[in-house]
Amino acid sequence: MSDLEALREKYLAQIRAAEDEAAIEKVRIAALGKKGEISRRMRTLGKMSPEERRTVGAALNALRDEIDAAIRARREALADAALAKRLEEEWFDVTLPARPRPQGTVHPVSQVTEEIVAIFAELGFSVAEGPQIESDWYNFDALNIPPHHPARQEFDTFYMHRAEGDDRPPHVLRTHTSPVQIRAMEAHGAPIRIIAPGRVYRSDYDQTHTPMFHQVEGLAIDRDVSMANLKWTLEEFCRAFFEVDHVELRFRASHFPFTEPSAEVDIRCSWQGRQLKVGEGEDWMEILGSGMVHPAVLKAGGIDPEEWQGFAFGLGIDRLAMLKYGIPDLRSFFESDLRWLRHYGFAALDIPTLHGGLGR
Ligand code: 2U9
Repeated sequence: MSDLEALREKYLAQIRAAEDEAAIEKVRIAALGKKGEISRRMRTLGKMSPEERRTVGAALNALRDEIDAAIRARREALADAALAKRLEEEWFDVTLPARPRPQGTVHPVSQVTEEIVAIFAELGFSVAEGPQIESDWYNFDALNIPPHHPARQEFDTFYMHRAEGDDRPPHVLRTHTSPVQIRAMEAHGAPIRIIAPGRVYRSDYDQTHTPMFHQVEGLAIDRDVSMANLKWTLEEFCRAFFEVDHVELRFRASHFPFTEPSAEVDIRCSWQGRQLKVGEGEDWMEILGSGMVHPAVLKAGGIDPEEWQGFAFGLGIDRLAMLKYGIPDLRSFFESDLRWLRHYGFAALDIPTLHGGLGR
């Protein structure tokens, strides 16, 4: 085997054996690089006779071109193999069925709660929460309802069990979310602006009452707060909640132990069959209760009534959901009937915002 033939065999074998780009590059430098074996041979041509130079020069040129072509071909083959491997690994079956739509829906009570939270957040109210099992002090005494006050009977309270011989007053299932506001007053003091949404319990069951239902109460305490602020806040709330430009509210004098003065609030409306229209018409419908926080209640929450005043209000979320979304029977809310939930429920990703439209 001639000398050049041996070189050829050596480099072609190395090229065939190269498994990646780095190995190929190593072969290229060894053979064709500036200090490579072929290049070095080229530089010896000058010392040869013209005759010899012609034959050896032609043979060296041919060998250089052959090795160069073999390197390019091997590079291409390696790239093709790498691509084929990726395609093999990264395939997916485009004939698979699409992901099924989520089966669950958002309960109207959750939807309306989120709507209310979004509206009051815009007005600067934050959300406060508290326990559903309360001491009778937080549920009653602190709210200006002492032990033998007739209002205690009106609440149809569920009492928790006490051990035989334990004479302390029993805990209760909270009959309203008001204890949450007492706890918030104790924890944060004044000024304060909160709403307290949540479950409440009363022993009552008919077409318009369930033993568990949902309330939102609001509380705003500052140095200079009046019924005028209360009225504006409730009007803004109603406009946003019922998604109308104009609402008219009517305040009727009322009485609650925890507010003085107290007012029940009616909204101007009309009915078209079961569908409610708010802001126009000849009817009035009661939608919430409200008033200025009683000084005794401020004191119970650790706030000085000589320095601070506040307004408060309360409304039933379930009833508001029935009114806004035309749902006829309150009891159906808590029966977990899948057909009902699919009909009255909301899409899971439709989170209510004021700018995006609250409902659907
Ligand atoms: C504190 C001080 C005052 C909350 C209030 C009402 C009036 C009211 C009802 C509406 C429908 C209950 O769900 S409902 O039956 N609520 O009429 N709630 S003022 O007053 C408070 C609360 C907490 C510390």
